[in-house]
Amino acid sequence: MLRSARNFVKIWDAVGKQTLLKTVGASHAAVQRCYASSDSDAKKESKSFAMNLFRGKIQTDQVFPFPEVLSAEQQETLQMLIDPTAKFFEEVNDALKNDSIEKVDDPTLEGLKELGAFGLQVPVDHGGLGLCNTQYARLVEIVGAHDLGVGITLGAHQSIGFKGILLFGNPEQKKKYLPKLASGETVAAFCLTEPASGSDASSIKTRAVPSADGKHYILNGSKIWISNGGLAEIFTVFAQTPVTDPKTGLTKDKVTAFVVERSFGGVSNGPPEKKMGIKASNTAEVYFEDVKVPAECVLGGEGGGFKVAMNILNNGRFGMAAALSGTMRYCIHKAVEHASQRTQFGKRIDSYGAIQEKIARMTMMQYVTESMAYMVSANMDQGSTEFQIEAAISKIYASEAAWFCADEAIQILGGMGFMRDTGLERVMRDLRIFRIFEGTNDILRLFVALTGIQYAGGQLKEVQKALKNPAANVGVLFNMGSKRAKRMVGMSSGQSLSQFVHPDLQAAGSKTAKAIEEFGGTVEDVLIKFNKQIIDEQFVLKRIADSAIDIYGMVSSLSRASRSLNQHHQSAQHEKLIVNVFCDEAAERITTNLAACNNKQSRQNFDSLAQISQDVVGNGGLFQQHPLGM
Ligand code: MYA
Repeated sequence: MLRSARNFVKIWDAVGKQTLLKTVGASHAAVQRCYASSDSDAKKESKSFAMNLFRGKIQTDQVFPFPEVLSAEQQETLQMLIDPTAKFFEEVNDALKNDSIEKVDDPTLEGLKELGAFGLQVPVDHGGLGLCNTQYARLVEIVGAHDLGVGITLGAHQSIGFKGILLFGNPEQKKKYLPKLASGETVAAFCLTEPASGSDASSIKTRAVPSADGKHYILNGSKIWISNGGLAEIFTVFAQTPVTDPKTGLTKDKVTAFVVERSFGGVSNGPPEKKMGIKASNTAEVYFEDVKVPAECVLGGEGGGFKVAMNILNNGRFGMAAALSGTMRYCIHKAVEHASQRTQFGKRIDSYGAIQEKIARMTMMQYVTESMAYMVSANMDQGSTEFQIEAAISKIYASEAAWFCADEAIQILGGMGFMRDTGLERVMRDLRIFRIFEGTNDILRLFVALTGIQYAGGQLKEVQKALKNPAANVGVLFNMGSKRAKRMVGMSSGQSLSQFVHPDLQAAGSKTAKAIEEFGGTVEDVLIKFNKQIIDEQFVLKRIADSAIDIYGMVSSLSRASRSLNQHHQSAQHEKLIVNVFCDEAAERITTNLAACNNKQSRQNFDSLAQISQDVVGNGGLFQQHPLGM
């Protein structure tokens, strides 16, 4: 047992030391950093449900019971804000008008400023509403239900534009910038993406060179597709700066984050981009030409910019899930309104199975998205610092579920859905970008899979250490060996969710526990099979990520529905139906996805898919002969 465990640990250890996204071009330095940091990482036990999932471990602290974080006072404040916000969007904002004039019209913008919508999470001392993430999510949901173009204007400002100042700013920076940002007197933008640097964020070319006296930097470069780029006065800009390692004396470029004011001079922008959707939000190129940026404008320390960027993005992603659960609510409302009034073949169309399945699936996906959004926001409010996998999952799931809902709502409305004035056509155009920006869903899937795998690998260092003194660590080694042995003969490790889920949801709970076990086992198997090469196995990583997404959906919806059943909510039985169907179907998807990570036929299919793509790309387009031969 010890010998096989030793080999096993060697493999895990190697993988645990790989940087997580080498597969999408991580630098050698990042790989080394990862090696250096893995000793301390190994000691750290994560409380994140998603992280532990990759070890096949059910860590329930953050997911059961469904977290409730709002104090009575916070609930009261939120209640006071919900109605005026909804009323404003129903009576003042005109989404179709904004879409056609390709900007948020002035009365709406002014009204939003008066409502405090530009500083939802800015502390009260700095002139904002001081809302927590959960309160913010609830208001953002209303925005998402009415106008995603306005949502992006507000989100680009506070979810990413000045979030760096909130998260990493020093007291002086906060005091200087936050009050005007909170009131909307100044607008903010987040400047990361460049023409040659999209998903590969650390490869940016914009540079800031420090002056000899260290008092300022000269910033040069250009950024593209910047939301609010044409409106903003304040920019969070990421640029390469030369940084000297105090230990080695070596100087190399590292990303540094800066707060840059348009008033510094040398900042300009291009015209508003012509886009498919979210037309009301301004998107523009932003240019920095010999901008003199004072040294006090560095955010989060010199060379710390990549982490600043990643943390801002991690922190904002749940907001997308919240906004899109509102969008889905709107789509479902439109679909139901139509289906319950439209008669065809002598019956209301909502009585037909084909329509019922669509409405039920839209409802299920909205429920799962909403459950994920509020679970992540609550975990963040509880002080968790490890929510990056969960936040990425919520963004992926929400953007795909919302696309599905808009598409099905249009299908239910038929020709009416295709008409501009119905409102769904705009929603569908607006939604398309959500699978692309704030991290494409493809990159985020790799991020989810590799972050989890890296954590699982790091944790196994504990076992490796135990192997150095097996006699003193029989318990640790036996545990690991017996877990694996049990799995190999098809026995369960005994982990269960039964004490956490409501008795009426036990079947769904068992399917979830089984899926978690299968998932942990598959992660282990693919690591043994692919060793370090797992980072290049994107067909496999996608299926691992898809399974993780489904499992997180199962757990968050199970937890929420259990609470509803325990508290006898009016909709508890309805929620039970939703969760039972979702968990049953998700369990089947997971089994299929996990099996594909390991079996010969799927491997052949992956190889064939790669070959088909290479044929087509090699040919500059389709390769097959036309059926007519001409
Ligand atoms: S803004 C632009 C969005 N752009 C992106 O999202 C870029 C996507 N790319 C990436 O995220 C990174 O480049 C990836 C890493 C992930 C690919 N959290 O060597 P590495 C650490 C914490 O693996 P790379 C927009 O779209 C890692 O552990 N840490 O990195 C506007 C390592 O640490 P260490 C992380 O291979 C949208 C180090 O970094 C993370 O280069 C407008 C290096 O790692 C992470 N996530 O690539 C939206 N990732 O050194 C508006 C990596 O210690 C908002 N690391 O080992 C709308 C809001 C909703 C509406 C609201 C209405 C009000």
